[in-house]
Amino acid sequence: MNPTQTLTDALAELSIETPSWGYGDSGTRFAVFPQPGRPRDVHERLQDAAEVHRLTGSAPRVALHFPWDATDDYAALRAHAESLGLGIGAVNPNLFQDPRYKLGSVTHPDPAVRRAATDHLLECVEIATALGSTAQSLWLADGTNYAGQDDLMARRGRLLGCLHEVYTALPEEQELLVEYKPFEPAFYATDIPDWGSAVLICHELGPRARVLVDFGHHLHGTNVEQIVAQLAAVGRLGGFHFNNRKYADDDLIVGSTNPFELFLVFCELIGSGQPLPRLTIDQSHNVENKVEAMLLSVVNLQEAYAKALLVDREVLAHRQREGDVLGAHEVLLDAYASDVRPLCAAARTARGASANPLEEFRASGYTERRAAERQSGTTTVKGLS
Ligand code: PSV
Ligand code: MN
Repeated sequence: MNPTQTLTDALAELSIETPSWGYGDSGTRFAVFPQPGRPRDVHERLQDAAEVHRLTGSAPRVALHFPWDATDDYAALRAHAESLGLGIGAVNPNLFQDPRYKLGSVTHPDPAVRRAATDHLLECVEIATALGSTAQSLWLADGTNYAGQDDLMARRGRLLGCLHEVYTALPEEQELLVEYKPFEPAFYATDIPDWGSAVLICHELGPRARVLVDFGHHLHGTNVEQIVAQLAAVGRLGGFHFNNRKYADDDLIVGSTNPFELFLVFCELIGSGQPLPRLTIDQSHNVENKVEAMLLSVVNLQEAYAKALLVDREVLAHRQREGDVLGAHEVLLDAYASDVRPLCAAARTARGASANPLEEFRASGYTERRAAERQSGTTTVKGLS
């Protein structure tokens, strides 16, 4: 934060995308627990997202997932989002649920399957254009379970062939975000396993291809904030998927397990001197109220960002130059230990949002009202295999 900026101004720069798939029913490999009032289609998912933005003031865009959010009138969908004060965030193609993708999508040995996958990606480019979205966010479930199952180098070549076609079709205002993940659902070799592989792919595609970092997509012990620093330094940090985990890709509420790591990521984002990249929540709430979970996530992000803004960068730089190891560390600890809750509450109120989003949401009876309205129909189910 520069000296003339107030926390309210600084928080205005924090713009979070919430995921449409985080509002619908989701579950584990074992069960889905449908929630009363859960949205049944993309329009209702937008309603819930608008409530999160209204109460927090920091969630003005919604990332969509296709075909889960498919509709036959994208102009109407865009108009509905705008009428709710929302914009459409990144478009996420789905290359993992069609039975044809059992052995891969853009890496599949059969050219017909690769064609279908590429056509879906191209369709998503058109959808994004119609919705005014500026990014395709690509996560592949592609990989192999056994050594020798397929040729790893050939798979990389096929992947690049398909992505070149998609990259060429991207209108100027759209970028391609490439997400990596070391394992799951594949358990021997994932086709984009880490940030190095992702950045190499981006280099081959062009400057509008950048890497997307997801908290849950690392092996234990990985220094995620350092990856953020490396990618930001070379201009290839496309964005962040926020969630938290204890074991694998748990998709829990951001800041719930490791809030210090979240703070350190914001320290690197601010320290890069660049505008904040695209920041998206990528979570799946199975047992908790979904809108409440999203509200708490946004509040946790605001507080982590506010704490990172409080880091005294001049003193930090001085202590680093002096080789004052623990003195420098303490600068971070001081900022992290600050209670920013009153500041964030005041900043939200100043922006017309709520001092206490969760409390206000619970008292509003929103869930009960929606439960009465949304009684029948199907909904997206993520995570049940
Ligand atoms: C699956 O691991 C995942 O969580 C990826 O992180 C994607 O970004 C997201 O789902 C939406 O497909
Ligand atoms: Mn993700």
